[in-house]
Amino acid sequence: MAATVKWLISRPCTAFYAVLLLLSHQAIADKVLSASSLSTCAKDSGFSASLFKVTFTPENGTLDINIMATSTIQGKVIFDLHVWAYGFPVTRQIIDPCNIPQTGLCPMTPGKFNHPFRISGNEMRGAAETVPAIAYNIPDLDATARAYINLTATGESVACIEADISNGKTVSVDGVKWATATFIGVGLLCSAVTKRFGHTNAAAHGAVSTLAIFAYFQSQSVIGLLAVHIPPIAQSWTQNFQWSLGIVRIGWMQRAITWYQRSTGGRASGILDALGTVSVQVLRRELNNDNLHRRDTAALSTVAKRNSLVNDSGSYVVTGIQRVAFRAGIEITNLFMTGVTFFYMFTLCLVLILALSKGLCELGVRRKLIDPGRASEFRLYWLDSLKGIIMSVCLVGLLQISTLCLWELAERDSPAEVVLAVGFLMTLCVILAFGTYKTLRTLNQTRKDSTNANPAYGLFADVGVLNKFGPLYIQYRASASYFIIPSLIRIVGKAMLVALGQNKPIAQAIALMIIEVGFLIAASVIRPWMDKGINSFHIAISVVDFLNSVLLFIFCNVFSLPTVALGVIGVVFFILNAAFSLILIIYVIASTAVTLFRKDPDGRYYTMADDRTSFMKSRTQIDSTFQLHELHRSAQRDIATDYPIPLK
Ligand SMILES: *[C@@H]1O[C@H](CO)[C@@H](O)[C@H](O)[C@H]1NC(C)=O
Ligand SMILES: *[C@@H]1O[C@H](CO)[C@@H](O)[C@H](O)[C@H]1NC(C)=O
Ligand SMILES: CC(=O)N[C@H]1CO[C@H](CO)[C@@H](O)[C@@H]1O
Repeated sequence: MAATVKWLISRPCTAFYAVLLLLSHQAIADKVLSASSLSTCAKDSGFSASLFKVTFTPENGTLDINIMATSTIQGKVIFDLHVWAYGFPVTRQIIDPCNIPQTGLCPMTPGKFNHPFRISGNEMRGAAETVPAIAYNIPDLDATARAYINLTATGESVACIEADISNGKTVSVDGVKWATATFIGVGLLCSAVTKRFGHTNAAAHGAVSTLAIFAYFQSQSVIGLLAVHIPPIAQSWTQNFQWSLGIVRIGWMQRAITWYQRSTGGRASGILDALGTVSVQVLRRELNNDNLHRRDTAALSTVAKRNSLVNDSGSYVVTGIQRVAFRAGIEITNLFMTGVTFFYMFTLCLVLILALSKGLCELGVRRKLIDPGRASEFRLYWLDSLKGIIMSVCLVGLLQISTLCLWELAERDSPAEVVLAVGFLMTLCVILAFGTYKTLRTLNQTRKDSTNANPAYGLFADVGVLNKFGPLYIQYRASASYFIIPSLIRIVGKAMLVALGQNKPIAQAIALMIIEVGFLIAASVIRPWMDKGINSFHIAISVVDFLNSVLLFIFCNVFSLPTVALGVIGVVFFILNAAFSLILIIYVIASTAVTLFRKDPDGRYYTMADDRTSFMKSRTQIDSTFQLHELHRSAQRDIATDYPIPLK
């Protein structure tokens, strides 16, 4: 634990500066404030809008308004406008539309009104000066404007409308998405190459830490998928990691998927196409106001239903998975197919690459370009390697596939897609269950076969088992290989609570907290990973996962915290995760670099808890000790029964 803490507090400065750098990058963009949806904040509000787009440009002092609204208000009114930022009241202005000529709101008449208009001139220049400059630069500004419409004659309030203000700056940036995705890709590639050069341990370390970071990215994206109303900055940050669940928009793919969904009898949602005429409100927080709360919960109860786009006053409201899809520019009914298509395309690519290298290898040997001795292991075991690759892809994709498939079962976009979801989910579960069963059986047999056998022997001496099922257990010390079971359960548990709990945000947050605390305790008590460094690494990640789940629970606002506290906690969530992601990445890059430039990259890792190295080495270099010699021979016997071709 002490090591973990020490490790956690090292290098935070670098991380923090880099985060600042990332943010300042956007600060040069245009100054603008905008709102893109309007919600009502009183029961029986006399004014509501299905489309609402307001853009304020301080440079030339213009306010562009595009609104499609229904009003039952008659008579002269005043607008009592309040603005809050992070829950702090920033300004209050009383606007009398009779003083502004272009609006046509003096007096107001009942009916629909639908006309874009522009207000500019000196009043607006004056208003521009009251907005502090920082408002244009804070990323994911959490500001809300609320207007009461009061009758001038009686002072009675006839409507209340509310809009979230944004300045266009966000921490959801393509740079972060590309950087994190590239990091994972290069990390895995490096370990594959290292492994080909025979440095098995160094390769395993590289792969294990890269995959641990990938799992952490997935955890962050899961937080974005939950139905809890998280503050804008936290939403945007989790949006950066949605690629890790295959939620990536590619135009032609979306068109193909929409076509497929329609032609198999589904009804495609068309929110993105309707954006010009209907507003989409991304909910930011569970509101304290009584009326709002009732409206919110009423809305949420219909979220899980088919064609579940909720609306009050005719605009769409999105939360949870729908919010993520909307922000990623993906139609909600396409989300499932997008995610699984990416997964299967990725798997197919890996299989093709492996088949291609097998083909090239054969060709090279036949043309005598490659020394057959050096390529023999790959040529012998390539089919096992293929199975191993499929196993690891299943392990990595389990969260993605089970979340999306379970969600599809709840949503039923089209009958064909439901069948696909069942098929994909079953395939993955069967493969992983089979692998886990094989691993545990091998472990058991080793224990039974001889009284003082090292459990690592069965798992690491047999190249066939290692290649096929290694991805499941290689990250654990041999005696704790059973830890694959809790970690699989954790993944499936998360998937279930994301996919099936979309209308119960508080239950989701509590369940997530229970899962994370359970995993954290299990991980820190058992310390199942292969050595001290990797254990600290994983435990640190579990600590942050757990902290995230606690913050998420706070966002549910069961304690009725003041809005400003929620805003601050949103910023804390962002800084914690941004800094931690960066620390992890720097740490892995640094330690990989150190390893690669050593003469003997494996040398750094000889102190593995379970002596696996001796068994793995014993395949190729016969050790002088008698016992290992025996192990080696029996290992070869095992292999020989599977593979009639004798080893050199
Ligand atoms: C003010 O600037 C914005 C953005 O640069 C532009 O869209 C708008 O048309 C301008 N308005 C006027 C009146 O020039
Ligand atoms: C308008 O009505 C609201 C709600 O009743 C009230 O809080 C506010 O003070 C009123 N504004 C004015 C200027 O009377
Ligand atoms: C845009 C949209 O979906 N509007 C719907 C809002 O809800 C009412 C009924 O509650 C529907 O009639 C609208 O079509």
